[in-house]
Amino acid sequence: MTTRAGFIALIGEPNAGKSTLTNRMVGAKVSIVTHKVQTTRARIRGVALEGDSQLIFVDTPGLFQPKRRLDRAMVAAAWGGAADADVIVLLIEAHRGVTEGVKRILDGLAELPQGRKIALAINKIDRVEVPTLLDLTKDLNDRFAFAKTFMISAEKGRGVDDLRHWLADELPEGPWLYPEDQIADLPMRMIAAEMTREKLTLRLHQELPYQLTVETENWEERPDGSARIDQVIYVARDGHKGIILGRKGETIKAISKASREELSEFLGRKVHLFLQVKVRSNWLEEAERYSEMGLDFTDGNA
Ligand SMILES: Nc1nc2c(ncn2[C@@H]2O[C@H](COP(=O)(O)OP(=O)(O)OP(=O)(O)O)[C@@H](O)[C@H]2O)c(=O)[nH]1
Ligand SMILES: [Mg+2]
Repeated sequence: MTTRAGFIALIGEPNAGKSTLTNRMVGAKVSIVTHKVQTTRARIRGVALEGDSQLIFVDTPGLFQPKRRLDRAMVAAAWGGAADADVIVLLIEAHRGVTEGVKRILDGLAELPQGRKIALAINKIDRVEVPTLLDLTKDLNDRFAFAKTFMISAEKGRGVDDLRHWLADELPEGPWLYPEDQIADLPMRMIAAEMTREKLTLRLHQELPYQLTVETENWEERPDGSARIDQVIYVARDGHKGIILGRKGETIKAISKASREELSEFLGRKVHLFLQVKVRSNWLEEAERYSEMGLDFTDGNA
């Protein structure tokens, strides 16, 4: 039996649906998803099997024009994921088409060393009519020599089987890189922190989700089979702490409940989750916060 294994980087503008597609391919939620841009901050690896191939999807932060240190570190992580991959899939939002951001990504792809295949996946096809899709396919293929074009809906699951089959055949021959039953390559404490960050992002408005980070500080296995998880939410301003706590602590209570329930389902056992909000005005400039997020601090140097 000839096995295949390799890395598939999913890249695209913020909100393109990269994490949704990663989860769809893996068949479990390994990467958090929200309706807000810049949800994913670091590379998240999710593993899927297709026939004799092991597909390692590398979900990446969205590509945009970075302004701040965190932006720069995120964008560098995304391009790094693309450069290291065996195959790259560029996700484009069908209803937004060829934006300025997409044009910049195409320029970036043209600068990568030749040799790896780059496919186009037009996502969110559930939001447009067929003629729009055909025009967009032509336009994008005129701009860049994609190895193949797929039309998908990561959310509804349309077209993703075709994409997975094609990817399985494109990967290099070789032994599988992860045990057969492994679905993610991310420490549990980080998955847990991401889940809480997702709930915060869903609940809080505007810039606030961007201005916070979540870290799992302690994880204790209890004799009764449950887990006690302590997490810290770092915010940059006093005012933000108040917003996260909410009136009589209602907001943080709701966030904690939502995160605890999802964690408990993911782990298949009871979870006791304790959240603490800490004001740390300079956290966006602290190297340790970046390594906890899975980012390279020096990538953020201007
Ligand atoms: N209608 C529709 N919505 C989708 C589809 N795929 C993803 N979405 C939605 O698009 C939003 C963004 O999805 P994500 O998977 O978080 O996007 P992302 O590319 O990972 O975003 P960043 O991590 O911020 O770069 C979410 O609200 C998804 O539910 C799709 O096929 N159709
Ligand atoms: Mg994402």
